[in-house]
Amino acid sequence: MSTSMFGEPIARREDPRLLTGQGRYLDDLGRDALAVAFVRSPHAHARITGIDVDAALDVDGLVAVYTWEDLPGPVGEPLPLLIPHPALTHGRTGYPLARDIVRYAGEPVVMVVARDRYLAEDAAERIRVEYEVLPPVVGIENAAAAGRLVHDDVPGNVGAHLVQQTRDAAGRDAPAAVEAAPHRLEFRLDIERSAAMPLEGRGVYARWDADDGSLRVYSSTQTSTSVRMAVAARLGLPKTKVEVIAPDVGGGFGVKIVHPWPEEVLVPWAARLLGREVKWTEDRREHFVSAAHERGQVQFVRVGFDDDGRIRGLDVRILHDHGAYTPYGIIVPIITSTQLLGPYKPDAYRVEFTSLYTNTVIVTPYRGAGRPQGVFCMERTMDRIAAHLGLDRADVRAANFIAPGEFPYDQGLTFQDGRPLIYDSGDYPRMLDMIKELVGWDGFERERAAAARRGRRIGIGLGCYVEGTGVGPYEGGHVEVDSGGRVHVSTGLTSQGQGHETVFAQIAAAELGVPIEDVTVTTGDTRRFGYAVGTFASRAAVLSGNAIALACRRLRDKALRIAGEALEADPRDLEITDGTVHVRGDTTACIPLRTVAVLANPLRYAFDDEAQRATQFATGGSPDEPPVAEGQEPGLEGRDYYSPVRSTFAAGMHAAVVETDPDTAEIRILRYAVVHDCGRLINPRIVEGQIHGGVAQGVAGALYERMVYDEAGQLLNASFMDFLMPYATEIPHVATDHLQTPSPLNPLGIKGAGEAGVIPVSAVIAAAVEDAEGIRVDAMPLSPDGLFRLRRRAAAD
Ligand code: MCN
Repeated sequence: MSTSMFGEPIARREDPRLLTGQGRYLDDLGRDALAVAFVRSPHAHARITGIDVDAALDVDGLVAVYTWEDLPGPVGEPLPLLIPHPALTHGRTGYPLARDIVRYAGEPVVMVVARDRYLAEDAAERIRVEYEVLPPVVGIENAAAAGRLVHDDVPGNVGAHLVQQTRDAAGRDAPAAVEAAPHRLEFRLDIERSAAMPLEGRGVYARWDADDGSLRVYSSTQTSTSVRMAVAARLGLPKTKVEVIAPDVGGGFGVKIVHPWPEEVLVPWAARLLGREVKWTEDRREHFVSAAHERGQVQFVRVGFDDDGRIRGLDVRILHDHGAYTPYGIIVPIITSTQLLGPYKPDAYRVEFTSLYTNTVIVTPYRGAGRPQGVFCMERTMDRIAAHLGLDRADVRAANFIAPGEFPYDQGLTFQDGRPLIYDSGDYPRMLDMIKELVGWDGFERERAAAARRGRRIGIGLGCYVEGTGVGPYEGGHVEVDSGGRVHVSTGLTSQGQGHETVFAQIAAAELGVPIEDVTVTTGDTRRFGYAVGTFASRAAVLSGNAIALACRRLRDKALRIAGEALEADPRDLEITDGTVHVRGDTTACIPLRTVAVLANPLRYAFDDEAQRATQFATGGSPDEPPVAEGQEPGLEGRDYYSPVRSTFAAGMHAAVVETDPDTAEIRILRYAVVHDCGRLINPRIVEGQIHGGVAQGVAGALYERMVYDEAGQLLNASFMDFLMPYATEIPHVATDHLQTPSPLNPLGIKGAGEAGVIPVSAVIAAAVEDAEGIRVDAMPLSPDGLFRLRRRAAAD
C-alpha cells in the first residue's frame, strides 16, 4: 500500500462545511412536517388508571393522539432486547408507549401529532393521565435491599448476575489467593450516574410515499441499518421499502445506539398512517429524562499482594444500576468486569456483578462503556497498594504489567460475545516511560516542594487502561471509480463527528494511488450501503477502515487487469500513482483510471478526453464471446467486508497534575498528559482530536457531571442550568504522544481510538487529588463539597 495519505495529519475535510453552518442536522430537515410531542410520565413508578384526551381534541391544528391501545400488532410490542446473554435471566424492555405501568419519570405515555410543535405541546398539556402512584426503587443499594420491585416478576430487582474468575498457579481462586498474600486491603468505591449529553439530542423524521409504498426515515442515529430493520419489521414492510439515512449527527457518544428508540418506531408508523411527513425532535429536558444514562456502580474490592506490590489475588464485587429496562442487555457491566484488569496480570481474579433494576432512566453504553468504572477500581487499587507499602505508584504498576513478550495474552475471561479476552499487542513498560517523561513524574517532588513554599497544594496522578476495540461481527465497504475519475467510497456505519469523511478517504487514496481530492465518502445511508452494524465501541476505523481497504484492493486488481489488456502489459508490472495506471518505472506507458472505468463498462458514456463518444455500445473483442465475460461484472467497483476474529486491544496511560485550594477545595487541573496506542495511525490529528474530546468528557465525569435523583425518582438537575457540563475554560491543555504497536489481527494493523480519552480520567484525577491532599478518594465525581467532606473524614479518622 502506498503510504502517501495513510498516517498523514491532514485537516478534517468535513470541518469547513460543519464549522460554517452548512451541516444538515435532523431538525434542519422536514420543516413543513407535522410535529410530535410526547406526554411523559411525571412519576417514577405508577399504574396508569385512565387517559383522557378529550380536552386536547379542541386544539386547532391537532392531527392525532395515540396511546398504547392505538398501536397495532408489532408496533405496540415491547422493544427488542438487543444483546441477550445467558446471565441476563430477567431481561426486560419497555413498550413504545407505556402500557398499564410506568417505570421511570420520563417514560412516553401518549403521542400527540399536530401542525407544529407549539400546538403539539399545547395539546399534550391538556391530556389528563390518571396514575396510581407505586413505591419507587431509587439508588443501587436500595434496589438490592428494597423489598419493592420495579418489575413484579423480577425477584430482588436482579436482572443479571455473573461471576468470572481465574486461578493462580497453585489452583487457588481469588478469595483464597487474597487470604494467602502477605498484605491485604479491602475498600468500597462509589461511582455516580452520568450521561452522554450530545449537543444535538435524538430526533426522527419520516416521509411516506404512498405511490411507491415506501418510507424514507431520517434519524439522528449511530445505527441506520438497524433502525431500518426494526422499522421494516414493526411496520410489516419489506426492507427494500424502507430507507434510513443519518444526516449530520451532532454527537452520539453511545446514547444513539439503541435501536430502535420508541420514537424511531412511532414516528414512521404515524407518517404512514397519516400519509404525511412527521417529525420529532427531542428537547433537552426530554433528553435528560428519557434518553439513556450510564456509569452508576458500587464496587467492593479485596486485594492481596506481595511486598513489591505484585497482586496475588483480586476479588471485586460490583452492583450495577441498570435503570428501568435492559434493551442493551448487560454489555456495560460485562465490559467493566472483563476490562477492569487493564494492562495488569493478577495471579487470580474473581469478579461478580449484580445488575439491578431501579425506577430511573435506562442505562446503556456511554463513551467508554463501563471501562471508566473498571479503570477507577483497578487504578484506585494500585494507588492503595503503593500507599500501603510506601512504594512509588508507577513502580507498583510496572510490577504488575503484562510484558511485551507475552502477547498474545489471554486474560482467561470471556467477553459478551462468548469470545476469549486475548490482548493482541502492546508495550506497557515503554508506555509508562513515555507518560512519566511527558508529565514530568520523576521531577515532581521538587515541583511539589516549590509549590508548598508558596503555600500551594499540588499533586500528581497516573492511570493506565486497555480497551477492547473493533468488535464484530462485520462492516463493509464499497468503492467505485466513475468515468470522470472520481472515487466514491461508501460504508454503512454512521458518523457523529469522528472525521470518517477524512479517514476513509485517506485509506482509499492510499490504497488506490489517487489524489484525496478525487475521493468522496458516504456513511450511514442505507440507499448506498445496506449491510452494517453501526458506530460504537471504537470500531469504525478497524471494521469499516479494513473493509474499505479490502474493497479498494479488489477494485485495484480489476483496474490493473483492464489496464493490462489496454497497455498490453502484465498487470503485475503495473502500479497506480496520482490516478494513472502505468508500467512500473515507465510513466509514458499509462492510462488514467477514469479511462479504465470507461473500459470497464461495455455501455459507454464517457466524458473522458480519449473516449468522447457519448453513449454507445462497445464493439471489438471476439465475436464468440459475450461483451461481459463470465465471472466479470461491468463497472470499476469493489465491495468487501471485514469481520474480525476478536477485538483488538488499544491501550493508554494518562497523568495529571492538579492543584487543590486549601480554603475553597476547588480542584484545578494544571497539566494533563496522554500517551496512547491505537496501532497504526490513519490520521494522528484526528486521533488527537478524539482524545482531547474524550479527556474533556472524562474531566466532566471526574469533577462535574452527575445525575441527582431524589427519593421519589425525580431527576433534580434535568437542565443545563443544573447539570454541570464544563466549558472549554475548565478543560486543560492535553499533551499527547503516540506509541504504535500494530495489531496483528487486521490488514491495516489498526486499533480503535474513539473512546480512549474518557476512560481513565476519573482515576487519574482522583489519584492526583489524593496525592495533593494526603487523603483517600473513593467516589467519582469529586466536587469541592465532596472534597470538603473527605477532608473532614480524614481529620476525624
Ligand atoms: N482513527 C485513526 N487511526 C486509528 C484509529 C482511529 O485515525 N488507528 C480515527 C478513525 O478513523 C476515526 C476516529 O479516529 O476517525 C475514531 O475512530 P474509532 O476508534 O474507530 O471510533 P469510531 O469511529 O467507531 O467512533 C466511535 C467512538 C465512540 S464508541 C464514541 S462513544 C464516540 C467517539 O467515537 N462518540 C463521538 N468519538 C466521538 N466523537 C464525536 N465528535 N462525536 C461522538 O458522538
